[in-house]
Amino acid sequence: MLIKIAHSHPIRPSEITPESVYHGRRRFLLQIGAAAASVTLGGCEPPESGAVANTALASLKVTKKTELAGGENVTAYEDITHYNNFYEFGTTKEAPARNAGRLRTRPWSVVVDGECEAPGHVDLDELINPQVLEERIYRHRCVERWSMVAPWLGVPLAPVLRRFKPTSNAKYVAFYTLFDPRQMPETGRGVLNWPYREGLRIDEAMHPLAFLSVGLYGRVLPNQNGAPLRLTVPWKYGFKSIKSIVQITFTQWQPETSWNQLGPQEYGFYSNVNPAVDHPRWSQARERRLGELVMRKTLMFNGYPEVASLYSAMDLSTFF
Ligand SMILES: Nc1nc2c(c(=O)[nH]1)N[C@H]1C(S)=C(S)[C@@H](COP(=O)(O)O)O[C@H]1N2
Ligand SMILES: [Mo]
Repeated sequence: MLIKIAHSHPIRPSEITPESVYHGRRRFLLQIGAAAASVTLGGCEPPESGAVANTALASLKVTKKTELAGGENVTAYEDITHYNNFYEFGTTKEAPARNAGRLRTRPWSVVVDGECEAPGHVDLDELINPQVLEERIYRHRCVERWSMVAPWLGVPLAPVLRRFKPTSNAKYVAFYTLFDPRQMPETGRGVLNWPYREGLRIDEAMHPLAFLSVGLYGRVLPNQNGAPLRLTVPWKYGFKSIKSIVQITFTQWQPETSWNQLGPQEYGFYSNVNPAVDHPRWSQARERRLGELVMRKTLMFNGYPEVASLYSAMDLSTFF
């Protein structure tokens, strides 16, 4: 994410340059080699670039694997876990990997409340159960124009939500990240309105592509990627995929969302990936896949046209 309050914020437009210093030429050459060696990558096997998932994290078994990124190469584990946005742990892309280690992810509780007949808690162990856990390879497109393909482990969001029996008043779902300044040093600064909050319309939340991730590359989620559970909404810009969720609330009215509160003219509530609707400060027509140098064209709905029917009656440049 990028915000434009220059006096209070360290992020500069230079950070969105496509050839970030993070990807040196040597690394680029290594990955070209890896791509050539593994053209058809089916499961969650890491690319043959030496990018092995952190073996200190528990491995997870899944019942089902679904490739939903058009057969594109999965991004290296190293990139997915060392180029992050998680502002509670710092505003640079490197800070979350460095600082999120102090987040305690167990015990963890996710409260579910609001417009529902059966408020309660999400049981993490129930989700991590191999009987229900799936792997899904999804594209991820950040509003700042970097993107990746990641093998998430998790469960579809809809059946989890249905368990709490949302009422007919539940038109939206609000999500909240943990807010704990002792574990999250950067929340002491007023960069965003903490806790980080996000929301979906109920039909978006119930769409079969909306996913709750608890793992990555066959193992539990690294903290910097949103452990112990985060949303994964692949047709929307990355900031909708809220991390380290502690509360889910069914609401009648459209909930406030952190980035929209900060810059309503830049970050809409819907935030569907759309190459035809520019951000006020840059074009959204292209993106840079982590590990690649040449920018590629951004796809409408990030390449998930099956969600288009959710928005058929809407002008997507007004409801951006
Ligand atoms: N709580 C919280 N969730 C968050 C963010 C954040 O700063 N805090 N950043 C968002 C943004 S802008 C992006 S692009 C994705 C990045 O997810 P990744 O680091 O797993 O790639 O997380 C999203 N979820
Ligand atoms: Mo993002």
